[in-house]
Amino acid sequence: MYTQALNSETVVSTIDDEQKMTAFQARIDREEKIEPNDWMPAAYRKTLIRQISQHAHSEIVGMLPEGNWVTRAPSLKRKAALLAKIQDEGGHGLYLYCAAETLGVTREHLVDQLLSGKAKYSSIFNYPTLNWADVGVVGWLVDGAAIMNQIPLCRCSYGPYARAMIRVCKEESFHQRQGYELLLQMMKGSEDLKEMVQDAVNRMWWPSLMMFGPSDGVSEHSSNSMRWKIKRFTNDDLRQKFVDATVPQAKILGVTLPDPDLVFDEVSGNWKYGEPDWAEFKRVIAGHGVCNKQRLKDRISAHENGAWVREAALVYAEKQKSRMAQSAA
Ligand code: BYC
Repeated sequence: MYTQALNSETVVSTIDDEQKMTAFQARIDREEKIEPNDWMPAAYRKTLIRQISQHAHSEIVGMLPEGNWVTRAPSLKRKAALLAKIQDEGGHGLYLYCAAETLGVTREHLVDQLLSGKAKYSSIFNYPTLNWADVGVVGWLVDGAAIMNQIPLCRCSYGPYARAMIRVCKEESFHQRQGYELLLQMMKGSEDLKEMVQDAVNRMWWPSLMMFGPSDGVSEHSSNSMRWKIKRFTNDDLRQKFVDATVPQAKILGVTLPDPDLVFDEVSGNWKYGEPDWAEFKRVIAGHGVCNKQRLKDRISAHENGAWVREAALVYAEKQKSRMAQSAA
């Protein structure tokens, strides 16, 4: 009897779950936004926490390679623009951590995952910024790739993520243009400056293509994320869009892209490109890129040095609370 009772409960809950799943997918298919208090499958919640938190980590780790150049910017104008851009990235991290928190995970847990090396962040930030042209190339290629990936995320099925991405994309667009304009100026300069730009492009091109993730055949999360309309395009589709948009920009700039296989395909109307070095990609996301250790070390020290700010904010909030309670009494 006991077994029968258990079985019938299990059957009821399975049917119940199946009905909820069907209704959930129907809402997604009708392009309704899913909001924090709505029912959602555990796997949808999990993949969103994973993607949004990795995205948030990428924003704040992404402040580091450019932060390297603030004190060495060649003019006050460049320094002001670079500072504003880096501050924007910090803001993007905040919006995204807030969006992740609406899924029932704490900020402390997410930060702990980053600082303990358990969480991933974008592979691109494990490459060094060796000269001033890297600042321009990060804006042009890295923010350019980010925009290509993030514009469709403004239509993500999860409301808080989609809404956060609208502002992020507007700011990324300024970042991309400041980078490209910086490079255009450098390309009007001496041969040394032009070589510096070409060198930065040579080093950053392939890592920028890797930002879109592994190719579709091996992207483990893509099919669920596409079905749930978290992702609107596959990794390879976005990579192709990025290559198509960037090749003409490289021509205007006067640089070459370091890919001997790059050729325009009249039939598809796309630029065919060579195969990224996926072994390198795997090494970098496994923690063995040139800068992985340095980036984590810098994030840990920023977190430790910022402890007093968090403590002061908590004491201030307590004070405000007791003042409000006193005035209400
Ligand atoms: N780097 O099944 P897949 C910025 C991981 S910041 C590291 O295709 P998914 C900026 C992936 O997480 C830009 N890891 O996954 C900031 C998964 O591992 P787990 C950051 C990567 O999620 C400052 C595994 O590989 N943008 O713009 O469907 C200054 C299998 O991949 C990478 C975002 O985060 C990578 N490149 O697709 C300047 C955008 N690629 O979790 C600029 C939001 C893949 O199973 N994220 N992995 O351990 C996304 O759109 C998607 O998460 C991805 C990957 C396209 C990145």
